[in-house]
Amino acid sequence: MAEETVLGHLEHNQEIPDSGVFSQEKGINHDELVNVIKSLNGFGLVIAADIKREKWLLSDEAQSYVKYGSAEVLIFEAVPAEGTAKAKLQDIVKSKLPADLDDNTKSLIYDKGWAQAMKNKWIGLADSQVSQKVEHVEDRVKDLLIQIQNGEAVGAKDIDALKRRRLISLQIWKGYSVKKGPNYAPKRRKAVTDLVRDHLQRDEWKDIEFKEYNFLAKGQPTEGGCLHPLYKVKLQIQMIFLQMGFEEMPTNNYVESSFWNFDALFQPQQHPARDSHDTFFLKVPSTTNSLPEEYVERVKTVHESGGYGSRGYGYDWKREEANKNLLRTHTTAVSTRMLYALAQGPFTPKRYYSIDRVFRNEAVDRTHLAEFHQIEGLICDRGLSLGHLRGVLEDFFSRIGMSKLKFKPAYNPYTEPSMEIFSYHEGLKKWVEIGNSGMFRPEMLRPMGLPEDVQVIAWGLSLERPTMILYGIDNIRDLFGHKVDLSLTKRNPICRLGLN
Ligand code: FB9
Repeated sequence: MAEETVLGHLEHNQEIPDSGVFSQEKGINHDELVNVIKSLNGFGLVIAADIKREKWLLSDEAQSYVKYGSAEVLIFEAVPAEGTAKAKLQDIVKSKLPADLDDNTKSLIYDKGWAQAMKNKWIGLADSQVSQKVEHVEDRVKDLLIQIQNGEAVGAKDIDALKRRRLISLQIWKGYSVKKGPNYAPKRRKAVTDLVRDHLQRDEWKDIEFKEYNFLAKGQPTEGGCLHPLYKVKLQIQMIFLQMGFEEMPTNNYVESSFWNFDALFQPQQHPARDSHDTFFLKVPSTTNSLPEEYVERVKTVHESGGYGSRGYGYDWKREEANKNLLRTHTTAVSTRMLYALAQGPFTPKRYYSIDRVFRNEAVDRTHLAEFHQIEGLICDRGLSLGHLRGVLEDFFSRIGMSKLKFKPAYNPYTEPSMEIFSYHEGLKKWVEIGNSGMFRPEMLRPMGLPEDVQVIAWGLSLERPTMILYGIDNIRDLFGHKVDLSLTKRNPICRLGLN
């Protein structure tokens, strides 16, 4: 209906100067008219130009001021010439306000009026007596609000004061002026998208109008699954390990016993990492129910009195401590199980890797959450040395695009010697700590039953750090966890490890 009205009006008139006035004249809802104008403009039947109008809207409170006078004047006038007790004033004012006003609004008007009248020094309060301080007052606020209501101009200073009292707010009105367009027609001929049998049968194909094909139209966005950046980097790292002849360790058990996570790694029971400040211990089931007893005895011995060239820690090793269940603090716990399993059969050299979640009761900050993904690689073979470790690290990290490495002596309870690994990152123009490594101690390997001439070189790093650097993510909470903006996950680019 609105479309015919617009096109019909333009048949006999140059333009529609103001869609707002036109909607009132024609009794058409302005929003509906605007949609029609936009569509006709889209098809070139008309040319529409924006027109904007600003007007001040009065708040409900302001409208009551126009009706009953401003609150401060109400208060002033409620104070009898001889003054009155403050306690009584509110009831006086409320009694002056129309009965249909609800009590809350009345209280609100009283509070606002009291504050403003005091501020205007129209009234005074002395030992709970209220008195008028001036003879007469003008209800300037009411007058100003009426002026504004009538669309009359009001001084900027007054406007600001009324805005600050939230009595008025600016309303932007948007409309259009409309002229005939290049494809103007008194009646829009329905453009068809496709030629169909009916057109042919009704022989109307000759003069029907076909809708332009919009070859730039975006197709229906396909909602599909998407790979999280962490998973993309994990896949790349997995490829590298497989290409280097490593096989994956089964890491599908977040819950581990203290025995495999700590004791088997020759980590002493009083080591700080073993208390609940660093480790999540389980309430239920709080203890493990199965450990290889003979092996446990050998671990107990090596902790208490050493062996295999070690003098051990010389403390009283407690089985109940080893039985405690926890959320694994490193995937090295899985390496322990795999190396023990390897020692139960005839020895064969092995290359193992793991990439999975580990949990540490650490303070959360820009780069640390209570859980992260650990990447670990190990080679178990005869006659391995630190040189082999450096070699495999050079090889591994070069495939991740980090060639210039530096090694710094470090300490881990389960490796000796141990080295922190650093790489010079061209993009960040600085040396970055990219991991930790070492040779597993005989106190760990020998009780398992591995032959004396077998060594195990191993290293570890996180998955989050490389992913944050590769994807330019500054805060780990933007990468992983409930605060992640899913659209970012949807839009992340492919992972180009090593291909800067
Ligand atoms: O990942 C780490 N850094 C890193 C790795 C790659 C990288 O790639 C960029 C594209 C260029 C950038 C940075 N780190 C290890 C070093 C630091 O971030 C460190 O502050 C934090 N570490 C974690 C532990 O935090 C408590 C990273 C995590 C880590 C540390 C050590 C191991 C595993 C993960 C280990 C081990 C290990 C040692 C010996 C034998 C077996 C396993």
